[in-house]
Amino acid sequence: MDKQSRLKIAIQKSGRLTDLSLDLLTRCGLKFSRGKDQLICHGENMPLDILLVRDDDIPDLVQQDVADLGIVGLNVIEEKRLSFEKAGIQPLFEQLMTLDHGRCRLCIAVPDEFKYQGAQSLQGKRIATTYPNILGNYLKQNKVNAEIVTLSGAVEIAPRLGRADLICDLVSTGATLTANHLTEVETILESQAAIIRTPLPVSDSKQDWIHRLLMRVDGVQQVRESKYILLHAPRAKLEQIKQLLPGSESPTIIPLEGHPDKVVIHAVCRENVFWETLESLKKAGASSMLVLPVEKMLN
Ligand code: PRT
Ligand code: ZN
Repeated sequence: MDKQSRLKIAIQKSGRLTDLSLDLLTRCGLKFSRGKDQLICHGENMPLDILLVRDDDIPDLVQQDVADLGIVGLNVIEEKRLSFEKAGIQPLFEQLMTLDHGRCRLCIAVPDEFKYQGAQSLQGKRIATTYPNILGNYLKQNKVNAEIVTLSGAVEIAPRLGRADLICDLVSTGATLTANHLTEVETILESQAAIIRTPLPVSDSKQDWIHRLLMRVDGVQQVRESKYILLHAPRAKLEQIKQLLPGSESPTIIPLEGHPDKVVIHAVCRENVFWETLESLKKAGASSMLVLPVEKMLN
């Protein structure tokens, strides 16, 4: 297969999204070998190559048609989209699918002693951030005039250094804010990782692989929490037991040979099945319960 027809997906080289993105591609069936400091990994069993880059460069690589797809946080996508818009450039990347990893939120956080009483408290203040466009938009929407101090990192120490009055930064557990005596007061963007692609048409073979990859990603995400459950149930209690199965739409009901009053239920539960659920099922009359992990799912 010629080089042009291989799909290229850009992911973060080294950071919070790296292992999660590589794990996702592996679960989608991709085999590749990864050497140290390698910038490109060639898929061995699919016409798909992985480009390992800084996360901030991913939308640009898709924009420039160097990569067909990218896995990157919504925070980076939104910041780039706004900066392109500001420069009068049409963004050539669009979000295809959100992923269930990389969750965080972009927040306004103030020093513990700061008396925050809504967005107007930001008036005239200096706010340190690595997201000047998203923050700028937020301030504009709230009719606040404030100075945006754009930093490339270590935003949380800016107030202590006297470089800013407060910050706008990503938060996941909140531990970094607490350690720096800062309090979260507003969430301005909820983020998680997402797959992006160019809106421009690609070759049929690439389009076909994009479609297949997305179906597999969807399958991988669905099975993460899913369990396959098998149990025996008294016919008379069928409705009550069906209600107790977490996140299962249409279980398969099969007669149990030699027991006219009982049935076998097979169900895929879209949520984890906890001991408490099994105990409730048992109380309702279920027996011989088996809970199995789901390996793959394709709808
Ligand atoms: O080198 P490169 O530019 O590729 O990496 P990076 O340093 O810019 O990014 P990285 O690896 O820190 O994060 C990559 C992506 O992970 C981000 O763009 C987000 O989409 C997502 N993500 C999820 C996070 C966090 N959670 C997160 N907590 N990104 C950063 N943080 C930082 C935050 O900036 C703060 O410094 O973690 C600290 C706060 O964490 P808590 O848990 O103490 O609240
Ligand atoms: Zn980055």
